[in-house]
Amino acid sequence: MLLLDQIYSPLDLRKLPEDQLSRLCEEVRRRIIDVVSNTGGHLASSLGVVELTLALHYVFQSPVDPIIWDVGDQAYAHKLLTGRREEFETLRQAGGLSGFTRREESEHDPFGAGHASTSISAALGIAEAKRLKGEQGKVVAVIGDGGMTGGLAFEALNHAGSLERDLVVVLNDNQMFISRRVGAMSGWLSQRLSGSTFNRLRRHIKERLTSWDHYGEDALHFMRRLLEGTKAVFTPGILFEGLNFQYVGPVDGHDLEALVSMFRNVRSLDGPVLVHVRTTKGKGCTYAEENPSRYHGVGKFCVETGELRSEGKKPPAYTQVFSRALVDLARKNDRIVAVTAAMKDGTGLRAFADSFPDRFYDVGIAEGHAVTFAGGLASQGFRPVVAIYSTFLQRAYDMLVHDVCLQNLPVIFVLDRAGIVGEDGPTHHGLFDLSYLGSLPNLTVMAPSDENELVRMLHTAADFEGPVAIRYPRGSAVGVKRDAKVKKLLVGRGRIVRATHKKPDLAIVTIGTMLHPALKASKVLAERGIEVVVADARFSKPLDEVLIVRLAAQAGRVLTVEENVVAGGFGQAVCACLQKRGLQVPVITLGVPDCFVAHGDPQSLRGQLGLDAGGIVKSALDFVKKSQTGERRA
Ligand SMILES: Cc1ncc(C[n+]2csc(CCOP(=O)(O)OP(=O)(O)O)c2C)c(N)n1
Repeated sequence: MLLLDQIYSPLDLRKLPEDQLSRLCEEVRRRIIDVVSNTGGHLASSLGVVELTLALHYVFQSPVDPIIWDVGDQAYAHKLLTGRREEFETLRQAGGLSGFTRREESEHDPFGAGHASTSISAALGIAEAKRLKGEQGKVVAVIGDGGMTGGLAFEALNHAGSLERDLVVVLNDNQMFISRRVGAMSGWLSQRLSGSTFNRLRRHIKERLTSWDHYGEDALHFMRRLLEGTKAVFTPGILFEGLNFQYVGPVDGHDLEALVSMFRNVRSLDGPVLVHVRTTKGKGCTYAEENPSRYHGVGKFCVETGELRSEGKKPPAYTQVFSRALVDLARKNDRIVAVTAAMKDGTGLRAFADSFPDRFYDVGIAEGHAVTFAGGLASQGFRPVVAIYSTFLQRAYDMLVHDVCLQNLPVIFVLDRAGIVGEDGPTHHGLFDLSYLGSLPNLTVMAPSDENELVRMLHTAADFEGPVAIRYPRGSAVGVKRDAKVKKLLVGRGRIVRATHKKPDLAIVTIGTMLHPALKASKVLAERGIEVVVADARFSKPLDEVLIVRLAAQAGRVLTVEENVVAGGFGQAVCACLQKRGLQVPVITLGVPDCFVAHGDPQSLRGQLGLDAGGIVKSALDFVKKSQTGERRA
């Protein structure tokens, strides 16, 4: 029987003799590869921390010693060892385990994650709560070298160094974010002497000290202390020791014996400790080790070869269309520069970076800085394109308000993954941006309904004197014919996509890609004798008020559709517009209700939310029927 199949909780792990741990590591690795090959998921990060996870659970006593994983996508081994082994095959599937840590899932996940750089703050809060409640136990935060580039992580280190609680921060240094790591701290972490080089040097000096016998025991003791004290200067430790952390490392994160004995020592230390562990992303799986970026987050793949399973021929993804269009635009306009926060590949900026290395900036996992940095560039006449996923721009809200919109600076925000993202779930769905952007003065907000519109919007934004946001969803575009010569749009003007010769019974106004299910729905409704006019608003801010008022007056009923929360979103802006114009027309706003949307297949999630053609037909039929009955009664 496999050792892994006997582990129901970390208690079972702690009962194993130490010499069986490496066998267990192999089994954990195998299980992760097998399951992720069927479900897709974050393979390389999780494989890199198998020994680290085992060693942590072997020495620390979760949940008394809580372990907080930054981002949470590397926590698959943690899930397998903390009572979720039997459900592991449901990873990222509807109703199954989340791909990240989640409080609802286990007492061993005391703090949920998905976004980076939160672990040290959360762990410090938990450590402080333990003190206030008089509870025992150490608190451990495990953070990658990527997560460590986020401002939040620095803020937490600064605070932790002054609070002096029993906090262990494990820096998982694999020299990779999703792509190759960036930033000055990377150089700091890798260029200093490695632990083993320093230890060799120290041994050498200690040997020499024996010839100092004639200076007496005190002098020798002093020299040895001095030598210990210099460790931080020669290793990356000086940075952390300056913040009042005891620095331990660098330690080989795949050497189980070394990890276990080091954590035993660390567990007995008081105050904040930083443990620097070096690991290899994708460890133990040739293709993931060779190409950790590709296997950071993967779809289904063949276990033997690592080849990704083909999804059939599809139109290019919105990300790809943006990627090419930006390069074309930047060839003609040398004021265009591009900024990413550690998502060069995900946001499609790699082609730009390769073509214009001098005009490309990867700032690390630092969305707030990315936005203000872009503001600075824009203030000097450049046209920065800041490409950030919708969900991650949330972190930079004040920068958006204070450093860009208030100063009316022409920064172009390109929000990929706006809408339902699917298997990554609630931490990654981009379902709030129309609301959080819609309330900002000076900002123009556009949402393309297809790839041709995306290119038009990008060109329109490049010439616009003010901040602009363009939001589009994850995945394949529609496959429409593209303009031979890109047509720019009139800012704040929507378009009618489906007209009707008769008086319409209903006007459906959509934003972004919701146009397509609405068009499908309109055909079904026509077959049921309901005449529908369909308009694509193109801009959720400023709204095409003239168009909306005209359609509302003609149809007497408006249904809005958006892949965003209803609260503060596009539909509510349409309601406000009609109210302002004194038009008493009933409006139904379709979108995401006041809840976080779980993980699962994107199309099924849309179906559950009533945001597919069937859902729109149903809402439209109910709406028309109810209001006709009301009209008859009146
Ligand atoms: C705020 C935020 N921005 C961007 C991301 C996307 N993201 C997920 S993992 C990752 C890289 C993390 O690197 P690191 O912390 O070194 O962990 P590793 O995967 O290398 O173990 C990024 C940028 C995120 N999760 N959160």
